[in-house]
Amino acid sequence: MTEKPEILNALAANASAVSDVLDALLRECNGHEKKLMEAMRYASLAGGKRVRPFLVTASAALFDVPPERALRAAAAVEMVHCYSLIHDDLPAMDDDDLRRGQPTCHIAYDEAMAILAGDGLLTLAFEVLAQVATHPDGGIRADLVLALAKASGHEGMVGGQVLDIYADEHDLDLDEISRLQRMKTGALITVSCAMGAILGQATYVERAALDAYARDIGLAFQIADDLLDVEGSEDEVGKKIGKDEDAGKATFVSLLGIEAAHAKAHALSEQAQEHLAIFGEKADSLRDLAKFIVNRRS
Ligand code: GRG
Repeated sequence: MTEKPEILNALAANASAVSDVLDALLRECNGHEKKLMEAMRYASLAGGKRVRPFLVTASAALFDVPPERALRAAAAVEMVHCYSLIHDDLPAMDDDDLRRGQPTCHIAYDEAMAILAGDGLLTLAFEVLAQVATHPDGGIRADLVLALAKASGHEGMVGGQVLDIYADEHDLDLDEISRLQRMKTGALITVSCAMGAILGQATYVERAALDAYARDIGLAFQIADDLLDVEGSEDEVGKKIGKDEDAGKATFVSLLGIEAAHAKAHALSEQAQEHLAIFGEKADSLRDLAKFIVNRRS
């Protein structure tokens, strides 16, 4: 039997720790609203690579942040990510019926419950960050809330989603696609590293190095996603593939071609790893993640 690469074991261990925290935070309830929590748990407890939580905990580990604090911030980012997936899959957006290899939230429940489950996860994320268990210092908690709010909202992921909808009807060039993806996918990846740095009270230089790393892997992640949409299979990826091509939508692959897209993703991954030089060996897991992101099959 071939041995699993270390990064896969590290991702799985972290995913399991984050799932335990999510499980504890998403408390089941028995009132007439109990279906809401069921839908929130359905969309966030099964599957997912948990890349963003890994970035939070691996960045926080650079500064020896206690794991229980990092895991709460990691769970908050994952809640925002899961909310975005639920809403992205709705008929009004991408209209998908498969996510993480299972029926999407609005198929398993209904549209109203899926919208509300997304809303519930989004708001709970900020509640978790604002609680004292995340960090005893109120200033640090406020910085976490501010960073995640900015990354998730109109200047970040939500704004990027609007550009994505705009791209359905307009031809965007490479710079415009890069900006769209930096907002839609990159902002949450960047803030995941930033939250580790905030918890760890990183210096300006350390923060800048992590930011540069995250910007590069964020773009590499999206290019890999575009490549999987063309080269992957539904079984591997756990969602419908080939949608961008079918819709005639501009992506890194349609604009660059498959070979150049692979080359750009790998170049970004290498550049990202170079930004981590100041952390020495302590950043090895972040380096491994940068490699994983461009080689992943799901
Ligand atoms: C609806 C507000 C709102 C935002 C939606 C992030 C997003 C914006 C939509 C997701 C659609 C999509 C396929 C984006 C491409 C990159 C991406 C975020 C993929 C999914 O993330 P992974 O691969 O998924 O980390 P897992 O399931 O592993 O967590």
